[in-house]
Amino acid sequence: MSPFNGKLVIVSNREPYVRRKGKLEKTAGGLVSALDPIMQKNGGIWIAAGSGERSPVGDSTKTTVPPDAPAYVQKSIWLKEAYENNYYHGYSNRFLWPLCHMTLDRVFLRRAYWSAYKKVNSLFAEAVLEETGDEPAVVWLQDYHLSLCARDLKEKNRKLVVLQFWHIPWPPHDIFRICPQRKEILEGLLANDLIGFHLDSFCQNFMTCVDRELGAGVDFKEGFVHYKGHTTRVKAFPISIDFEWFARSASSPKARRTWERFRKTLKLPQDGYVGVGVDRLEYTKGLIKRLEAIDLFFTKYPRYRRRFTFIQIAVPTRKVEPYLSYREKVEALVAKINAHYGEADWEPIKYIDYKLSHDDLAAIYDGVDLAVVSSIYDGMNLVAKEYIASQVDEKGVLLLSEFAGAAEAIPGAMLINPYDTECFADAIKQALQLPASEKQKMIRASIAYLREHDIYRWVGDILDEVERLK
Ligand code: GDG
Repeated sequence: MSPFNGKLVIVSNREPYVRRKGKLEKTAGGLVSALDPIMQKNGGIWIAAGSGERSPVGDSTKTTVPPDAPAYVQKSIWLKEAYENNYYHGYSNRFLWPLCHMTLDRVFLRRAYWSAYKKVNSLFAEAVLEETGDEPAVVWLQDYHLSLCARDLKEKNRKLVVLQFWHIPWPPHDIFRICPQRKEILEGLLANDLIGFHLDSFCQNFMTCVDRELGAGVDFKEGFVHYKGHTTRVKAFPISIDFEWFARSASSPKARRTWERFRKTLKLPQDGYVGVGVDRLEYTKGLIKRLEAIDLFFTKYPRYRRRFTFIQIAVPTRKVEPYLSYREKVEALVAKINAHYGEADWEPIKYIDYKLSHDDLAAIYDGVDLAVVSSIYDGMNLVAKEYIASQVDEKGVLLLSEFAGAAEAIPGAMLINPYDTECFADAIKQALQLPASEKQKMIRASIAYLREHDIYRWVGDILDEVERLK
């Protein structure tokens, strides 16, 4: 990674540090893990919507973080509840999220969503401009919550270099044109100097949209869009994880003890196989399809009853509709499978509905025999990468949906189509029956690739591209 020069402003919906019970704690997640060290080294400011508690003393909008060795400024934007509901739960999560994931029957829109989204984007832009004034800086916007920010920023300060990373898929034009505000969103995004997506296919979809909707000049091959005198670079940067952290955590003696503890508390049969799924309780992650495949697997291959147990970690995230009804469906299906195949001392599915630490996850990833990622559509999917990085014994198999971005970014995974329940059920059996040498070969291919392509390389590649554009 080239040394990054210049003031860096990161803007995201979520804060890197949240105050809970009076103490500032770092939030979990790949993005914060990757960008926090860069901000600590480089200095700068991270602007996000306030969550958690406000500081009881002094300015409640600005804090220096990390608390034990202050290195950069975290600025919180405290949104009114109605704005937050309509911008975040509304336009972002009930409209853009299902639209971009092509789950069209879940797309839901109200007029108030869009006006709040516009307002909140302008509040974010104002908060950035208060910090940069007329001075040059690099502003890095994160995700689909902030698609209108770049336009305001560029209009008011031409010296800013503005980039945006879109963490979810960009759908084909035929889907995106459902969006009544499509022109405003596309124009907003084209104010960026650089837009990053996980995959080249998302870049192509985005460029097709700006070509058809705005008549922008598009160089599909090289990834440039020219519109109203401005050029935007469009490029794929597949996000990754802190590989070394997971590898280290999974190989620690503590991890072995943690796994033994889990085996005991979950009452897993000593000689049986174990699989795992780790997801936010999110309909795009394909939990229902996975459970249906497991159900069929036990019907088709009864000899695996008692010999295969599946741990599903499903952390409820957005506590609003349609997540509440999705949760009910998932839990009803788990109960049905457990009632149908379970025995007095064995439950086929162990369902965990609370958050575990990443150390616990790394221990579980290494301990189990296989992991299942069955997204019906997913920008990348970090769990798939975390699982690979935690393979100390090189004995695991990753069953990975071909509709997760990670399928293009991890060699050595066993690809599945979550819609094809029978093949999915068969793939579970095949994975369990693979010879150890075959599993090792597959895992080694995945590890070799991910060790090279970790989250630090992702940040480095993006910031290198910014230096080139400058
Ligand atoms: C978006 C895109 C893209 C899960 N359970 C626990 C826990 N997790 C952590 C995992 C992983 C993260 O949540 C989920 O990763 P995803 O990649 O599935 O992320 P999304 O939230 O859907 O985010 C996605 C991502 O952005 C990055 O660009 O990959 O495609 O949808 O890190 O470990 N973490 C902890 N306890 C849990 O129980 N601590």
